[in-house]
Amino acid sequence: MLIFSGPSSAVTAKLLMDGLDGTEVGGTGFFYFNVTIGGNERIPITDFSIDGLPDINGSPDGRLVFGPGDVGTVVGETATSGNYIIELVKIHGWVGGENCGYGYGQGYGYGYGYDYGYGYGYESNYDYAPYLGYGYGYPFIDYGCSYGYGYDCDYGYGYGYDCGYGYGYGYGYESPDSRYTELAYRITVNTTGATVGTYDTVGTVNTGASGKSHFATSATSFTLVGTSSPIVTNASASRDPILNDNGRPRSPGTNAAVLSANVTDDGSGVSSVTINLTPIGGSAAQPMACVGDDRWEVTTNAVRGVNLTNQLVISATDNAGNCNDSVAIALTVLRRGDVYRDNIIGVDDAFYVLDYLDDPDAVIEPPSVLVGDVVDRYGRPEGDGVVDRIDALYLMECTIGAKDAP
Ligand SMILES: [Ca+2]
Ligand SMILES: [Ca+2]
Ligand SMILES: [Ca+2]
Repeated sequence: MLIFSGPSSAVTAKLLMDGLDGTEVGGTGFFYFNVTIGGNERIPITDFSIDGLPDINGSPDGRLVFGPGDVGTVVGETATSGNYIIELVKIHGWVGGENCGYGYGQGYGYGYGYDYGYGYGYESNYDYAPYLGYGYGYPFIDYGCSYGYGYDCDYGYGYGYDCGYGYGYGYGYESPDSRYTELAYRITVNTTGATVGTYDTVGTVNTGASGKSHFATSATSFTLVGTSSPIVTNASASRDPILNDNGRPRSPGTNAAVLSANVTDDGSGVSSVTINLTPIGGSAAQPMACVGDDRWEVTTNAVRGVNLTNQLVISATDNAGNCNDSVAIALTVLRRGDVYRDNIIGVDDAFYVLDYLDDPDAVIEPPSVLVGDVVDRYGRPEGDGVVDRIDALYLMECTIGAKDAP
């Protein structure tokens, strides 16, 4: 196969590695590979290769190889090779996939194509002049040749061949609105399995031809970084302890806490932060939301975990899948009304309040307002900020089922 181009500058190729530089091993990055063919230049394209990549699935020994035909001719089409997804993001100046070939049933014709192809002759050709060799072409290794045409030279070659072979090549058109040909690929890389370090990559357009077998990019480097887990700091609850929740109204806020933490990651960035709320009756992986900068938080109540200091474990995951679950937020849950702390509402609680009120100088600790204020004098469940005989009466009535659990 011949090269039709002149100087090597007829083809320029470039790698743009910025989107992969700094990616954490295990994370996903991307780079661009652009090929430009100058006006009125034609080259055959066997495939593209990119050397110096990590030795991972899709690039053994650091080499990724793909052909234009693997990806397609329509922007947005993709091909997958191991950890790589190759997407055509730009195509410019290509002509429409002609192939040279024998016309159906008639003499030699030829056309232009992107690569090897062959064409079946058009069925309306007959065995008389001008022997139009119009044919449909099908690329058998490559690029977008959906049809082709040839023409008969009218030299008497027509001997009834019913198909023909064609050879095509990359093509740069010299015309006012299309003075060059360009292909651009965005190549997404899942770096799982790669080694931390700096890589020097070179992209190559392989022509498969003797003489000028390839056109290479300049070397371009990128660095993959380590596998550190996110760092979790300043983990805290806005309120601790909180009252258990059972559906009965409480003094506003007493049965909820905002759980929050700062989460940072020096590699691929924080992907998600969750917290295990099963000790207090919630989800095992309750999402926390990023509320600005590095701060993540979620608001919760508690229907379980009463009388316990619950350890709520945070799981912070980076974009490479590294997880830190070494930090927990402690949250104590108290049963409302259980001033005598035995985790049940009983006469002991009512008497505790009454005993204290009878003798405020007694040795017993005063009942906490948070736990002991279960009702106000009008019977409202939010309470009134004091613990008095109304509360004791409510607790007593609870023990006989006359009132809802506080
Ligand atoms: Ca990390
Ligand atoms: Ca009790
Ligand atoms: Ca009260």
